[in-house]
Formats: sequence, structure tokens, C-alpha cells
Amino acid sequence: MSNRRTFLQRAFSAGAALCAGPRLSAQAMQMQMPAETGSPAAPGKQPLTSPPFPTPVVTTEVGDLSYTMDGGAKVFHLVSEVLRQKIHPGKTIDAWGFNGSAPGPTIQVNQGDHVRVIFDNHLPEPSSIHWHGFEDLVGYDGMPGISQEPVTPGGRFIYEFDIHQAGTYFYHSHMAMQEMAGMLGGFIMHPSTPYHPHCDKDFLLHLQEYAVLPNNTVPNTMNMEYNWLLLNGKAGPASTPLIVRLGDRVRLRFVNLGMDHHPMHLHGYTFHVTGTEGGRIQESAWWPGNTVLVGVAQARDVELTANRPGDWMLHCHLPHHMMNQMSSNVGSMTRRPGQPAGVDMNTGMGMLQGTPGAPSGDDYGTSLGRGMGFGSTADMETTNGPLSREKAMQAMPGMPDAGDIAKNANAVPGFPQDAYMEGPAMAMDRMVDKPENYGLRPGWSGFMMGMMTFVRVLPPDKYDEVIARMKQAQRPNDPYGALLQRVS
Ligand SMILES: [Cu+2]
Repeated sequence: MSNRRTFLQRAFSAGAALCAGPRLSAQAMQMQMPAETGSPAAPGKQPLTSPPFPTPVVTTEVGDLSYTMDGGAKVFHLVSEVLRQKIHPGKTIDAWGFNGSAPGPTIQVNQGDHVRVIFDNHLPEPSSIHWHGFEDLVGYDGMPGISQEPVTPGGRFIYEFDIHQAGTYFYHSHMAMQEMAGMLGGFIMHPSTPYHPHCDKDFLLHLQEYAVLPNNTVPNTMNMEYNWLLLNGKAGPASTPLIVRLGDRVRLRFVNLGMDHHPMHLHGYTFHVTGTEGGRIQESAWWPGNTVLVGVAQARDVELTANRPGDWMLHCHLPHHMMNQMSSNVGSMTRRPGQPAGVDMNTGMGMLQGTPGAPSGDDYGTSLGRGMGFGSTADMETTNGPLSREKAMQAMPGMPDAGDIAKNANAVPGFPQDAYMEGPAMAMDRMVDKPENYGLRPGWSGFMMGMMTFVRVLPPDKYDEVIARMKQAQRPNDPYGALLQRVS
């Protein structure tokens, strides 16, 4: 699996690391490797996107990183960059990621592969890539200033691995603030001996959180108050459901590279935890649950047999992680007469220059995200004023009649604290329309926020209909692409 050149290169770097210390090793590798490997794009070679895995892992939203073959090596070209990403209708942020997305695309390889990752740094500052959990040479550990020189802006570093492990792994910048800006991605090592029992569907979900102040687009990497909770870079209801055929055996792989732990809960099923960031757990040690706590820097694989049809919620169970655009200012907001909202921060939120009065004082109303250009603002013809049932029904034809608030709602202290207390008012089915959402109950999107999505266990006829629509969409770089090629 390794050719002679690779062997010499790896032997050299290992020897240098052991004998001469990491600094010499890093310098030597930086001088040596680019010259050896040549063009990263391997011109003339067709990128491969559908590797021969028994069950390709689907990473919704971000998909896979394609590769080329160079001799016996699978060559991936990973580019770190600043990018704009729409995480929710009306909310686009300036994230840092890889090859166009945050998280970056998933790398899928087989146990036994020789893998080369050409890393180009297009960030405005130095970086490097850490390969989390890899048992390999320290020279490829990606620790800037420790195992290698930091890769300068415009610079390149080439990582080489002989894959002897199997399981759910990941890569990330080892500079903390870069990581919190989105610089992470999945690395799936498929086992040379397939796992038993066979899984028909296999999904990877990155659990992410950003702190983005209202009227801002840049995640504050120092802030501990996260107001956007994401699955693969999308907040509910913009997240894409996981499409499953009734009877499928399903694996869900969770990866958490944030600041909080996430108890991931699946409705309607008991699953078994079958793997961690350390690989497969032997079957006798699997444990059952319907919630699995995914700690920071951990991966958890769970498996279930999808034998109960329905659109089943899959979500982090921390209440604040089931919300969007949380704010630390809470209080009455929309239903009192005379409160301005949907305006600038001074007027709408009573912030910064309250005249007269103080922030959140009686003179000014807090908006708590409504009227700030996301979600219902664009979906509804009226947002911050009292939203009557009639208005909501006009704006969202077909929405279930969930009823308006009680007649005495305004007598309830502090009601409503957040728009979530007015579920149907936040529905945005049309704004997040996609084939995977076909047939969901109208108005569903008003009840899905933050780190939430569905496992849609569909009977054959409905499954075929949704799959047909997904194929018909012919989306470029469809994350479901490798799977769609396999289903008739
Ligand atoms: Cu959570």
C-alpha cells in the first residue's frame, strides 16, 4: 500500500522526530514534501466521489471530499478558507471552514488505504490540521509549533497516513478560535471486515454551536453564550432530514467539536451505542438508550432498526439547544401595545442609548431576535406586531390550526419570553423547502429549531416518492449523491 518513496518519506520523518526533535522534523518535512508530491489537483485525473464502500456515509449539507489516485495513494486536497454560509433562512454568517463549507467535507477511506492529504492554507493567519485519534507518526499530528511549523497563509503541508484503524474520526484546526469558527470535518475509516449487522443507511452529524450577536455575521469565538446550534452547519428547520426506508438498519454517527456536551435524543426508538471516537465497541458491550451524551471531542455511533414508520425527531435535549437566536435579554416583547420592534437595536431593544430609561426598561421593548432579518421576518407579512391567527393562516396556507393564544395571555407575567412560545408564528415551510421535507405535516417548521432534525422512517411508497424527488433535483455535489446512486 505504500510505495518506496512514501516509505522513505515516512521513515525519514519518523527518524527525524525521534532523533532530532520535532523542530527539525517539521522543517525537514516542509522542505521535502511539496517537491515530492507535485500538483495537488493531479490534473487529468478524474476526481472520485463514490468510493466503493458497502454503505457510504451521508453527511447532510456538506457531503464528501473527492480524491484522486496517485500510485497506491488516495490523494485529498483540503483547503482552509474564509467563507459565507447560510445557516438558516435569512441568516448568513462569515465562518472559517474547508473547501466551501463549515464543517468541511467528509473524507471517507478504507482501512488499509494509503492516504495523502494536501493541505493549503487560505486563511489570513497560520494554521495546521490535527487528525483526531489517528495512531500515526507524530510528524503528521498537526500540532502547530510542536509537531510541525505552522502553515503560513498561502502555505502548504502534506500529510500521509497508512490507515490501520476503523471508525468515526475527524480533523480540525488545533487553534481553538479557528475551531470555533467552523474548522472541523469528518474522517470515516471503513473497516476492512464489514461490521455486523450490516447497516443500510449511515449518517454523520457534526454538532456545532456559534455565538453570533444580533445584526452580526461573525461568530464570536470567545463568547460562551451560543445562540445558534447546528447540525452539519444548519440550524433547524434548515437542517436536512435523514431519509430512511422502513425496515432499514440505520447508523447515526455524532461528532462534537464545540464547547458544550450534547445529549442527542431520538424519538420512538431504542438504539444501541456501538462505537466511540476510539472505534467499534464489541457487541457484548453495546449499551441501549434513546439519548446518547456526546461530550466535547467525542464521537458516538448508534444503531437501530427502523421498524416504526414516522417522522421522528432527532435532537439535542438541552432546552437552549432547541432554540434559535437566543438572547440574554428576556422579557415581554410583542404583545404589549405601543412597543416598537423590528427596528434598530437602540429603539427596538432599548440597548446602548436608552433615552429615557435603561436597557429593557419600560420605555423600550426587547425584540429577542424578531425583526432582525431572519426567520419569520421574511416569511410573515407581519412579525413583531400581534400576530393574529388569521394573519398567520394567510401567510402560511395549509398551516394547521394550532389556535392563537389564550384570551388572558397578556395577564401571564412575562409572556411571551421568546417567539418559540408562539410556535406556529415561526413556520417557514416554504423557505426551507427541499425534497427531503416532502410530505411533512404543514407547519412543521414552526416547531423545529436549533440542533434538531428528523429521522424520517418512510414506508416503501413514500420512501420511493421522496427518493425520486431527491434524484430529480439533480443537485450538484449532493450529499446524498453516493446513496442515491445505489437505490433504484
Ligand atoms: Cu446540545
